[in-house]
Parts: sequence; structure tokens; C-alpha cells
Amino acid sequence: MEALILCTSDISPYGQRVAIQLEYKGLPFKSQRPPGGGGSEAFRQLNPLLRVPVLMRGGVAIPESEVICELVEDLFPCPTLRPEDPLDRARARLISRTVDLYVMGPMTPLFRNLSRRGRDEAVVASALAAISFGMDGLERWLSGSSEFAIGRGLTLADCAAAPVLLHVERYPPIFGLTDPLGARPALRRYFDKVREQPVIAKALARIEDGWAALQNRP
Ligand SMILES: N[C@@H](CCC(=O)N[C@@H](CS)C(=O)NCC(=O)O)C(=O)O
Repeated sequence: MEALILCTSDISPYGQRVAIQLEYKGLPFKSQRPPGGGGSEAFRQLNPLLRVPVLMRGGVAIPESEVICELVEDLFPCPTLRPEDPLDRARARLISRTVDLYVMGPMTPLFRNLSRRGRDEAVVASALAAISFGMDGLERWLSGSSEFAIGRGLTLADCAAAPVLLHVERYPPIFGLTDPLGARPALRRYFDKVREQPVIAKALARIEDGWAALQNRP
């Protein structure tokens, strides 16, 4: 089998989404940082969008977590992470899409405003409102879920949602949006359960270790 290299950082929820999928399928892969650093010319050659993750296989670089996950399902269909029923499959995609576009997307401005000095409060307020809006959508999509987003097993929806929910627990509260999951019982119940799944637990631990390493940086 051609070697799989996942170019990512430990704290990237998009990178961990792919790592969860690869580990669940038992596919060996090597995880590494972008060559030359995130903004380097070497990385631009791999992905002109300069975003991680990028999956490299046989000299081909594939960026964008959703595209990577779909490719991995096509290449390595067993065990599948796509629900069997077409409607459930659509629900899984809806959850992944909501997480990407309406929850994690609006979180980006928060990272630029972590320091109180020079914080743009208007930008932060608008980001928090957008995140809450997305979370309300997710609360609805997950209202029928138990330990997994769809049915009784792990799907691509869980790979996408769990790492982002860890970010939701960490970042919005820094800006005063306290307990964003507590206000949403379906999300709270879902996240408390899904984070116990062993492959997901490992990915979340990598993110937390990555955060700790950042904090301890001189
Ligand atoms: N839509 C992309 C988003 C990827 C993304 O935003 N990655 C962040 C890390 S979590 C990144 O590479 N940021 C680098 C930068 O903004 O310069 C995906 O799903 O892969």
C-alpha cells in the first residue's frame, strides 16, 4: 500500500477529523507538520490555499478535510464511515457541513483576538453570535442522536463534529460565551458520549496536548 502522510498540526480540528477516520480504519499513516512551516513556499506547492490538513499519497497532495475524508472512504471503504441509508448519509453530511461552515468557520476571528490588547470587540461579538447560530442548528440536527451522531456507530459526522466541539468548549468561553454546550442539551449529551469512543478520545487528547504545548512555549 502506498504510504499515507497527513500534513497537519495537532491542534487542527480538521486534521484530527482525518486522523480519526484513518485510525478507525486501521490505516497506517505518518503525521507531520507542513514542510518548511505553514506559510512556506514548499507548503504552497502542496496546497496554494495554505491550509492543513493535506493528505499525501503516492506523490499526490489532496487538501481540504472533507475532500480527503471522502477520498479515503472511496479508496478504503471497509469499515465504512458512511451511513448505509441515503437519508442518514445526507444527515451525516449536513452535520459535517454545519460544523465546518457555521461553527468552526465563524470561530476563526476569535483566534486573531485572543489577546485583550487590541481586541476588536465588534468582530468578537459578531463571531460569537454566528457560532451560537450554528450551534443552534447543530442542536437540532443532533436532537435524535445517542452516543453517535447517526445510528449506533461512528460516521464521518462524528469525525467532523467531535474535534470542533472541543474547540467550542475552549474558545467562546474565553470571550464570555459561557458553557455553550450546557445551554444545548442534545449537544451536551452527544459530546459527553462521543468523546469516550477510543479513537476520538485519542484525537481530542492530541488537541489538548497541542494546546498545552502552545501555552508552555517560551
Ligand atoms: N476548509 C479547510 C479548513 C482548514 C483550516 O482552516 N485549517 C487551519 C488550521 S485548523 C489552517 O491551516 N490555518 C492556517 C492559516 O490560517 O494560515 C478544511 O476543511 O481542511
